[in-house]
Amino acid sequence: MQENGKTKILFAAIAGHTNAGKSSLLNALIGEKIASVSPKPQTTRTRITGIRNIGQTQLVFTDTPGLHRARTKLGDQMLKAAKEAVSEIDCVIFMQDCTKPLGEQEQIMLDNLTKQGTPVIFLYNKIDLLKEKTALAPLLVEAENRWHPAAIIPVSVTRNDGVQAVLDELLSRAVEGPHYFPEDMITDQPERVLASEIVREQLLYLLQDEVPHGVAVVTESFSEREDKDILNISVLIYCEKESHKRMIIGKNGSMLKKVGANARRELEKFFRIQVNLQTWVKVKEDWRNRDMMIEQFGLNFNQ
Ligand SMILES: Nc1nc2c(ncn2[C@@H]2O[C@H](COP(=O)(O)OP(=O)(O)OP(=O)(O)O)[C@@H](O)[C@H]2O)c(=O)[nH]1
Ligand SMILES: [Mg+2]
Repeated sequence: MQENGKTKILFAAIAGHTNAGKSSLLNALIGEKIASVSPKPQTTRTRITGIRNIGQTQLVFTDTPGLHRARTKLGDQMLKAAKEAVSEIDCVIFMQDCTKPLGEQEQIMLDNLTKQGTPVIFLYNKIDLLKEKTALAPLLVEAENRWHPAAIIPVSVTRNDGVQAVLDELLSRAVEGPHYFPEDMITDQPERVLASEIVREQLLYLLQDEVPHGVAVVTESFSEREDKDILNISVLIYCEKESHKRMIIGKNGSMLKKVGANARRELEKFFRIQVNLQTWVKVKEDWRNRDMMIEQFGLNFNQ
């Protein structure tokens, strides 16, 4: 924080359909990978705060679980977290995959935000996938006419195209006020949670569709060895069926080995220290419909 002049702050929630690229955007805005990203829908399960300080301005972002049709209690919780996150902020970064039509839930959310007068920065993401850039024009007109967003910005987060324009727009909206977080803090996620999320992300990448949504990962122990610069991390992977457990472990343990090796590489990149990772797999049937279990896994957002 600079000493002369006044500090500024902005709280923004990132909302939109599942798989639109919200967590990818959060990571790009922060400049560090703090949120899990995967090609599978419903990757983000909790609200994640990311913080970026630029000059005298602190930008505080909340990544949310994507809007989707909830079929389990966990799904209900995820939707609740997404909806609550957009209720007490300065602006909403609404993200839409430009190759997909706007869903009903997203339209309702946009209608409500417009009614409340919440400024919306409307991002059309994944423009790299468009063969004809002219296909964007009618989308921009539709968004403009229906919701009059504060800004509409086409982006490709994976190509880092337009991300700076989003940052500039946010900086211009920051208001005078104290910084809420210490200058060196980039996320509210505890290290243990970051570690288990990195393992879950690899499971989402490597496993077949039916398994990932039934997987929860909990860090059992997280400690740095004093004699050497090594981080010891032990995680428990919970799944819903014996057959899923077999898939997670793989033939002769090959899948779990791969998950562990990839996750260890990511963990070392993030924590910038050598990591010794241990993984265990357990079955907890139907945990996604059991309140107690959801709470144990830290996935209850009611408190
Ligand atoms: N082609 C392309 N893919 C992208 C872009 N941005 C994100 N993706 C991909 O889209 C997928 C979903 O990205 P996420 O960031 O996990 O999406 P999300 O909106 O956070 O999804 P949930 O957490 O499930 O709601 C990943 O495979 C990303 O790599 C982009 O600009 N272009
Ligand atoms: Mg996400």
